[in-house]
Amino acid sequence: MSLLENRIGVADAVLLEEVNEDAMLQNYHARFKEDQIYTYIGDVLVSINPYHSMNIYTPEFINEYRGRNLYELPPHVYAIADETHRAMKERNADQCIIITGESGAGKTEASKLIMQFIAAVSGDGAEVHRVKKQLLQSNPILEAFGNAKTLRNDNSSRFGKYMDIQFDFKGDPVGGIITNYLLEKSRVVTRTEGERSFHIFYQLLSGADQAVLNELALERDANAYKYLSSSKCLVVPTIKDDKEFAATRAGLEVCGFTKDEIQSIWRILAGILHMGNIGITGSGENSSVSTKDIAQKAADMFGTDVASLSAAITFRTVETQGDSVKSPLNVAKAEYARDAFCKAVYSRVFSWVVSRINDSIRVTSRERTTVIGVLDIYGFEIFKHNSFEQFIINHCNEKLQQIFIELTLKAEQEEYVREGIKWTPVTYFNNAIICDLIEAPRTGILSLLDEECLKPGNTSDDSFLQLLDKQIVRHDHYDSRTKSKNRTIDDKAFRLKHYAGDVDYNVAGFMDKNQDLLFKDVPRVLFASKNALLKSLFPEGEAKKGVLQRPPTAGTQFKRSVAELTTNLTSKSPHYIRCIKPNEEKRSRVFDENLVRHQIRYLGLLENLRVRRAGFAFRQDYPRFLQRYKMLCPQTWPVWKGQEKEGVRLILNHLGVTGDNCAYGNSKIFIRLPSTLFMLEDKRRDAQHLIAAKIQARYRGW
Ligand code: AOV
Ligand code: MG
Repeated sequence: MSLLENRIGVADAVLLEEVNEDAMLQNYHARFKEDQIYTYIGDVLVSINPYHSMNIYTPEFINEYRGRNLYELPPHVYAIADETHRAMKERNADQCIIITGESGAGKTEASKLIMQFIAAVSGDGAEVHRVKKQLLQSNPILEAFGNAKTLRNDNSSRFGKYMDIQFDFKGDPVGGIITNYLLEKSRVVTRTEGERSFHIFYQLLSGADQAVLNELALERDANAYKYLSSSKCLVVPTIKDDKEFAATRAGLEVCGFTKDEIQSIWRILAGILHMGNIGITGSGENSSVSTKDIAQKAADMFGTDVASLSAAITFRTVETQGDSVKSPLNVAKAEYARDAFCKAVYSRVFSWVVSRINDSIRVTSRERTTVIGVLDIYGFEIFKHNSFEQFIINHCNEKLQQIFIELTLKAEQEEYVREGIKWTPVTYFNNAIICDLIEAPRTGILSLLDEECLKPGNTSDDSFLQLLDKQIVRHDHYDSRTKSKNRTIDDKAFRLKHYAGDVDYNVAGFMDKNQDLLFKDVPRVLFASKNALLKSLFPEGEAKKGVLQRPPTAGTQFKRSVAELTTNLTSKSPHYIRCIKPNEEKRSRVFDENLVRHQIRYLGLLENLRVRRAGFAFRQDYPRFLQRYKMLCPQTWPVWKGQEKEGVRLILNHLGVTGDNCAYGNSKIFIRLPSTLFMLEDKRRDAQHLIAAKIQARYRGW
C-alpha cells in the first residue's frame, strides 16, 4: 500500500486541503481512532502514543519497511530508521535522529524501535552480532539505573541519553558510544508522593535471590527502607520488577560486567538503602548517629570503617592555612550531608555504568566509522512543584526546539537553493529569546545563579530570586510575584514562559543543587574504601597538598554539555520524530483534543507544515516520478528514452499541470498543490484499470 492509498485522513499533513490547526488536529484524531499513530509532515514523523501494544513492530513489518522509500508505505518509525540508515550508507555521512516531545509522549519507546530495526536489517557476522546484542542490551541496564516512575510516566527517563551507533563501510554496526546528561540524582533520597526512586532499587529487592539479599543484609520488603517508602509508592502495576531484574542482570553480563563488578554495584545500592535508615539525633550544634547497627551495615557495604563513615556525616572538616578543624553539624545539616553522600555515590555509579558499557561497545580500532546518533532525553515537564531539575530538563528541551526550528527551516531553504527554486520565507516564533534568557553569558538565569552562588557572605535561594527580580524583570518571558503582583505565582517562585507553556519554578534548593558541593570528608572516606569500584569513583578523596580547584557548578556543566550536544547534532544530517501525548491519564484510545492541540501549537507543527507548503507540497526526484506516472502520457508510455526531466515535463504538460503549479528543480519535480497529486494518483489508478481490462480482453479474444 502506498502512502497515498492509506486514506484514513492524510498520511502526510502536507496533503491536507487546508493548512490550519483544526485541520491538522482532526486529521490526527481520525487516524488515531483507526490506530494510525504515525503521520508525516514531509519527512518529519509525528507519533502519537497509543498506550497499548500494537502489532506493527513484528519481523514482517521490519522486512516490509526495509530498503523502501519514505513515501512508499504508510508512515512508521521504521521508515525513518530505514531512511536514516540508507542516507548514511549512500552519502557516507553522519546522521542523527532527534526525538522530542513531552514526558510520556513515547520518545524512549521510539528510540528502542529504531535500534531494533537497525539491528534487524544489518549484517550478521560474529562481531557485528556481538555489537548488536550489546547495543540492545545496554537499554535495560540504562533504564534500570536511570529511569523511574513519575506522575507523568511509569518509565520516565531521568537522564538525557545520546547514543552514537558506529557503522562500518558496509552499513553494519561495529560499536557505539553513549553520552549521558545530568541524572536527576535527588530522586535517590526524595521525590513527590506517588513517584518512585530509580527502578533498580525495587528490582534488586524483588528479583535478587534470597542468598544475595542476605549477603547485602537487605530485607525483601521495600517498605523497610526510608529512601523508598517515603514517597508512598512501591509497586507499579505496569512494571514487573523481578522480571526486569533478570533482564538488567542479563544485560550487565552481555555488556561484559564481571561478577565482581556486579557484586560491587549491588553492595553500593544496598549501602545507600541502609544509609537512608540511619537515625541521627543531637541537640544544638551537635549530632550523632543513633542507630549504630544500621551504620555498621552501611559501612560494611561501602567497605569503609563505621567510625569514619559516621564522622563524615556528622562533622565537617574545614581546612585553614594548613590546619584542619573538625566542626560538628546539627541534625538537619547531618541529614543533609547523609543525603548528599548517597546522591553523590549513586550518580557516580550511574556515570561509571555508562562508561563501562562504552568500554565494551565503542570501536577501538582506527577504522573510520560513520554514525547514526539517536537522541532520547527527558521530555518537557510541568509539575505542581517544579525545582532546579525541571529547570534543567526544560532548558534542554528549549534548546532542542531551537535546533528543530533552525534546522528544518535551514534544510528547507537549502533544498530550494540547491534545486534552484525561488521561495518566500515563512515567519515563525523563534524561541532563541527564551534560550538566551536562561543561558546568556552574564545576564542569563544560569549565570545569575552562579553569580549568587559565588558571592561571599549571606546568600540564599531568596537572595537569588531577588537578583532575578532586579536583573531580568523586564524580560517578556519572565514573571514573578514581585514583577507583576500576580498572586497565582508563589512568592518563592519565578515563572518562565517556555515554548511549551508557563512553568513556575520554586527557588528552594536552587543554590545547593547548583553548587553541588560535596565536602571533602565524603570523598576521603570513600577513597579509603575496600570496595575497589567505590574507591575509583572518588579520586579527589586522595590526600593531596594544595587547594582543590572548585569544580564548575551543575548549571554551568549542563550548559556546556548542551552546547556540545548542539554542535554535535548540527554537524549531522538530522531526522525528526516528534512525539505527542494523547491524554494525561496514560489511557489507550483516549484522544484529548485540547491537550493535542496544545502540543501541535508548541511543537511548532503548524509552522513546520506552512514552511513545507510555502513553496511546494510535494517533491520527488525525476526518475521515480517518471516511473510512477509514465503511463499517463502516450509519449512516455511504455518506454521513455530521453532525459528524465523532459519525460516528466511531457507528462505534466499533457495533464495541464503547468505554470505556477509546478517547478522543475535540478534533480526533483516540485508540485505546489496536494490536489494535483491526488489527480495524478486517481488518473494512475484509472490507467491501471484500463491496462488490466485491455489485457483481459486480449486473453478472452484468444
Ligand atoms: P518518553 O520517553 O517520551 O517520556 P516513553 O517512551 O517512556 O515516553 O513512553 C511512555 C509509555 O507509553 C511507555 O512505557 C509505553 O507504555 C507507552 N508507549 C509509548 N510508545 C508506545 C508505542 N509505540 N506503542 C505502545 N505503547 C507505547 V520521559 O522519558 O517521561 O520524557 O522523561
Ligand atoms: Mg523517556
